[in-house]
Amino acid sequence: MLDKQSPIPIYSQIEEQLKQQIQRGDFPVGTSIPSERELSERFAVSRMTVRQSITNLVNDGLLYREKGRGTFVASPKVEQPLNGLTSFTEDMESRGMVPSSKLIGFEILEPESDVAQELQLNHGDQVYFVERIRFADDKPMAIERTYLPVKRFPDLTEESFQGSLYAVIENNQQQKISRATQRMEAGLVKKDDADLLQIKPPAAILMIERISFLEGDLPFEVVRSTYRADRYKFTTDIQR
Ligand code: 16G
Repeated sequence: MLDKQSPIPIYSQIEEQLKQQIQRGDFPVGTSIPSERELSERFAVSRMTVRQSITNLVNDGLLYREKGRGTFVASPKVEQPLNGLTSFTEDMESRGMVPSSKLIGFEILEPESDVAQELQLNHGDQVYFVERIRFADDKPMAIERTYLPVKRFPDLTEESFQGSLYAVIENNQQQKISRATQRMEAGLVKKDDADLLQIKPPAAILMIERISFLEGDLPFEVVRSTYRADRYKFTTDIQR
């Protein structure tokens, strides 16, 4: 099964074989893979070598470890195209997943100058500052921290953020969402966010800031999102 003459290191060959077994469904999502001892016997290599293969698969998000319990097969990541301006609710529903939210903060405040500038606010203008954990099939996917100008939507309440905000804006408020700009950065999760996302630091996250505009190029939201890097991969179509 392994080619000891190959220039490809043994741990990479094992990694590849385990990957294929996961993709074929030999080890279904949520089940544990064989122990290091079993794998080292099966491949006739040291436990160190097997551990290296498993660590690489954990780092790639195909497996996850639970202390004292073992190593398990992770759910495949959600593939999120970055080309269209869609809402979280639309994104999850289009995959047959059930979206939900937990509102963890709702305040009206005067924002810092960077947000005020992005929303083209005047001095003294207030925003709703809303913090939500977004779930797909009851699993936490992201934290969204949203700033919306009160003057554009004077009558929003906590209720407006229980379901889809974009549906509220387009259906209840009768406004047309037209475009957005986004910035994306990688990072390591902070302690408080790790608890909210149910992950253990150190863990990778993707941070996205979106500034979205209504027709007429009026900025209506600044959203700072923290996505679980083990749950998401982002795709774009590019042309030349
Ligand atoms: C997405 C958007 C966020 C928007 C939300 C509305 C990114 C980075 N963020 O998560 O800006 O506020 O959708 O979703 O894509 P909702 O309509 O389900 O509340």
